[in-house]
Amino acid sequence: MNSPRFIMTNLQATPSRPLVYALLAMILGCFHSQPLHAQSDAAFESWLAELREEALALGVKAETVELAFSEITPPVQRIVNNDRSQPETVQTYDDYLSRRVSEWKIINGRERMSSYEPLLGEVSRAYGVQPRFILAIWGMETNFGTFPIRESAFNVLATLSYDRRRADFFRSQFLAAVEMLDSGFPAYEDMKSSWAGAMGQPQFIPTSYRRYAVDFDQDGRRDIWNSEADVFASIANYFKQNGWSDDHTWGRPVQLPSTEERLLLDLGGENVAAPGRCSRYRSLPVWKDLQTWQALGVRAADGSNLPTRSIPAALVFGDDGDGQAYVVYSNFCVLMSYNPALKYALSVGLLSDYYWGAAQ
Ligand SMILES: [Ca+2]
Repeated sequence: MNSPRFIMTNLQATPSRPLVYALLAMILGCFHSQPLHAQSDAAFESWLAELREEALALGVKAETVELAFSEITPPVQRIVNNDRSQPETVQTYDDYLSRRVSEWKIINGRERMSSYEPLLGEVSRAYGVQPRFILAIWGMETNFGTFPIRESAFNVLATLSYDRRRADFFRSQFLAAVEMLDSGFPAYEDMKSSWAGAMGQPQFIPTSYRRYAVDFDQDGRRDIWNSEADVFASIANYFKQNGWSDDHTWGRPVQLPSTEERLLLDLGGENVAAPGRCSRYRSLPVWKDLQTWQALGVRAADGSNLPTRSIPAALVFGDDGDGQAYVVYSNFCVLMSYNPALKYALSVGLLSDYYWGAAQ
């Protein structure tokens, strides 16, 4: 009825300019509101079709692709919002650390240190990772496997791939998830993830699953959803492959000589090269020998001298003015490879200290 031709004819027959403008505004408004929505859906559908082609081009079975794409909805704003307001960015150190290094997590971790002692010991010997760090990751990621993970991994990863912030990264994660499904394990129903696309009790993104997941109980499945043996070994293998060394710890809380001197600390003494993979983290720019920090006045949290070992160490500070500071070692960068936020790695390290000696 409102075909463009009818309207044009009508306009031509109408000499009044205000009326013409009013009608034009109506028409434009009409074209503007509804079709825009349809346009964005159409853009998503065409993007999705390309993604489907890419999955097929990888050699994934057609029925797997059908299944993987079966429940994908247009981008979910809630997922995008979560991605842009991660707690590591929006919470202070004090807030973040107190929520994660909680009494519940300390007590429950110690209990599990005791109940899983033989298995943790076995995994620890196989991979060279102290049990307390495996427990701390397990606690941080999913409250020791008790936190419900409910999102559809495919839907989450499609939304984050369509969003421009880290499109390439999440597109490769989406395709890796399709390949996981194609491999026959896990089942489609079990491919649930967090809002960030991480799966199972250790919260592995699909490429981490492909690279690091381990079938420690040797039942033929790398089951990071239901097998504690596979969960522990997969975390430990992740650490080992990223350069973990069990001859030292993550770091420790320290006292600084004085708040005023804090800015001068980086300038004193000799710097050393960032160890292992630490050079990739710009949030840890200055490394010195632990003994250099000692000479500059840095002390253990109780005021005693730092350990006498000579190893590379960097300083991490808490919130401005809260007086909290830490020295961290190369293992800290392995914790950061799990999640690159300083606050995250600190939480894992501090939590692991509470499990120290719990059953060892
Ligand atoms: Ca298994």
